[in-house]
Amino acid sequence: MGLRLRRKSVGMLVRVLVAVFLCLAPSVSALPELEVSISHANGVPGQQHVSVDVYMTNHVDSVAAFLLWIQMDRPGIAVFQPTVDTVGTLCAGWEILEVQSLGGQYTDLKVIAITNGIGGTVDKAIPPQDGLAPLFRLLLDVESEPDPFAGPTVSLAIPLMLPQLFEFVRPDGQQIGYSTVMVIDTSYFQCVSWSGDSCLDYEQVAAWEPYDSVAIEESPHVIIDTALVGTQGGSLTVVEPVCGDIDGSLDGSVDVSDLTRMISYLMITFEPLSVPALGDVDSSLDGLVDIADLTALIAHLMIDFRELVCEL
Ligand SMILES: [Ca+2]
Ligand SMILES: [Ca+2]
Repeated sequence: MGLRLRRKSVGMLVRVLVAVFLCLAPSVSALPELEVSISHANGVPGQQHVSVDVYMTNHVDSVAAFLLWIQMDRPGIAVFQPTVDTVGTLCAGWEILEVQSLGGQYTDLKVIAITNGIGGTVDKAIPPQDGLAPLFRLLLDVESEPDPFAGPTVSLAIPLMLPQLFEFVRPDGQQIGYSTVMVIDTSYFQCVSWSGDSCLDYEQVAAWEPYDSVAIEESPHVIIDTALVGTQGGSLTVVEPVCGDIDGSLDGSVDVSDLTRMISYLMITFEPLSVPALGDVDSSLDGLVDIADLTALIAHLMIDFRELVCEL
């Protein structure tokens, strides 16, 4: 919209228009069209690569790109890794994936993901789905000595205040859950050089200063419609390490799920343990997780109930 200069009588009309704009309420919808949530995870001091799932439910539109900003509520407990894990997630195979910390300390993380690069065909967009699989996974490193005064839990929030930090886009490029309103900016001018009824030169003044003209500039302004978009944050809790608690839950108990995990690690999937030191339970303190540790774990759970000994 163009810039228009009008004489003083327009000033009241502008104020009325602005007042009407401010009273506009977001559109009302029964269910959000798009919801994003973060799960909860436990970690032990010094643990790296703690995985925290981020989920998205898109009830209506396919998603071909997104920008998401996630913020910790306090420092001193953990930091984000400068990457995210997309293996087996909804945006696996997307061509563009960028992360950065706006604060520079990686207690916040901005994630930008686009299914196809510029000029490419959008062929991996996420169709409407119920969020059963993660959108992607955050990776966090727990401080070796978490700040004892910060408490054991750090919240991971998705602020919705800033449209430029929360954006989900359809394959046609349209943003999901946004509303566009017209913002009217008003500037005030005082003529400093008259030639008859014509002003040769204006000087911009503050609204409370004398003025004889106003400039009205209308521009589209995008807002996040919280009736269409919902978010729910997650958290990471630092727990005391328990010898033998290797099933990934860090639930503080040693049971058959931990035994299953060790058998899987040693004989089936060979997927590394998230905290290997918790699996070195055979009292040898050899730094290895092997058949001796499996034997000790079986004995602890089923035979002589011996104590497990780790170097934590
Ligand atoms: Ca366990
Ligand atoms: Ca061992």
